[in-house]
Amino acid sequence: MDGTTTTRAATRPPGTGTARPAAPRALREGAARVLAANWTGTSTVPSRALYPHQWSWDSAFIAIGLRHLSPLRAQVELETLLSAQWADGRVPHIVFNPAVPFDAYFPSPDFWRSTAAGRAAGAPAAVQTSGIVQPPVHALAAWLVHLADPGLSRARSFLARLHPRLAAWHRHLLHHRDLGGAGLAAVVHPWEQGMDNSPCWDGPLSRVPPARPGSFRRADLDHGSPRHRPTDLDYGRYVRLAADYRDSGYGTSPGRRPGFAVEDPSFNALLIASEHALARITAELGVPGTARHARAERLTRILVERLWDPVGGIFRCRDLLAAPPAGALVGERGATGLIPLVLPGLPRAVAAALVRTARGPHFELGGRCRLAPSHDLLSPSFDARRYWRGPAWFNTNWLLERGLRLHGGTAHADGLRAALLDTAMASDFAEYVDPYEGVGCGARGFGWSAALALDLGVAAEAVPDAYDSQDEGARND
Ligand code: 9WN
Repeated sequence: MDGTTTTRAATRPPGTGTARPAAPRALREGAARVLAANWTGTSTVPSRALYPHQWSWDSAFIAIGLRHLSPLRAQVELETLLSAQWADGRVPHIVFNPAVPFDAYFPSPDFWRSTAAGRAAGAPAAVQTSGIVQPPVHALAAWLVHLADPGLSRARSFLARLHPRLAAWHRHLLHHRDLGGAGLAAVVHPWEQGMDNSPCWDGPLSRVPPARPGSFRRADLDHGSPRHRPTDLDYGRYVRLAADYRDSGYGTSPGRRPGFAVEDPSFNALLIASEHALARITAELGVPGTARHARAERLTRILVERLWDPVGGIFRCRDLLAAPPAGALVGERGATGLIPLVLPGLPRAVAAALVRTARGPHFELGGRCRLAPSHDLLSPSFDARRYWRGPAWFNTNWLLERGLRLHGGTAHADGLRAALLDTAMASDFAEYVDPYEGVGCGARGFGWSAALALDLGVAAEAVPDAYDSQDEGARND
């Protein structure tokens, strides 16, 4: 299921997409097959060959789809991840499966050494993890999983058990990661933001001396084409940053500055969306007055003040180390800058400008691109096939679909939903696709591609009012 051979997806000429989804039954069966093949018994791997462990934001997206097949498995997915939470509140980006050999994925547990290097930060003793984080989609996922079967959720005290962990996770980001002092969370590694190889990181990464070639062995090239994966130079920089962070006790050594510190629009938008979800969760549990919606609205205002570029009509990344203390906005336009469209509290003019940008010449969504590319089509750094430097990904497009449904009108959202379903099926749930041609790249049978297509397929089948009102809390609060 994991080949790297390319297959041409059945694409239609631009603008002729139909709002009718791909065959719902085939979609359901295909997605169920992928999610069963990737299930380990307690969680779901993104891909058996390329990513054979549990990844943090993958698990959140996977749970969102899995809830339609098995609400119980979706709950267990999130519980497994959160049981590896560190005492300081961080949710690690990888939870390692001890049954998988070290050479199957790099960096492996012997690189991260979480139980030793992470001791001061409270890394768990019973499980090996990485020490960095990924975007906080988890409270949103937990809320949507709860909605799939509230009876089961209540019977298992699902939200009651997860709530303190989710609250500690958000506290960790808002307190330990406010490196710019303005209230937003910063990432200290491109892997934390999740769009690892985005040209948005080229500037901030250029200051990082790469690890010595030959001092590590990449496992990703055993499964993925070098033309589609990050370069060796980028990998050398990822390794150097991660090793330095580990050697700082994962941020616990006083006075040691990170080599990379970026305020990212998507990471913070997902934190805010999850704050809204946490507000729904606390209300469901009857936990008194934590004023989370108000905090989410305040964070939305800060996001706009800090990262919105009214001339470009897009949110930018802020490179905090470019010119301390406030840093500088990064010139590259990434799909990250469109993701705040998921936020209900966005000023109307900002939301309208984002929709225009998504559909305009830089991303051509609904025009030459049926799915939004991960990077600006007009940038010299754009590459249609290389990892996060242009290909379209299913998780970012699932988020944009939500944003369009909220702010961009039903027709645009329906068009994107239909394109996502067609492309997911035709590419055998590829990890990512060429944004112009829909050609699948990277792994096949990729976890979140299957899960999120299933989620949208179920939504497309549902009576619109029923689906919208069920999901309304997470979308419109
Ligand atoms: C590093 C698992 C992860 C995703 C990331 C994606 C990729 C890892 C890698 O795979 O990153 O975390 O080895 O390249 O960029 O978004 O979570 O699917």
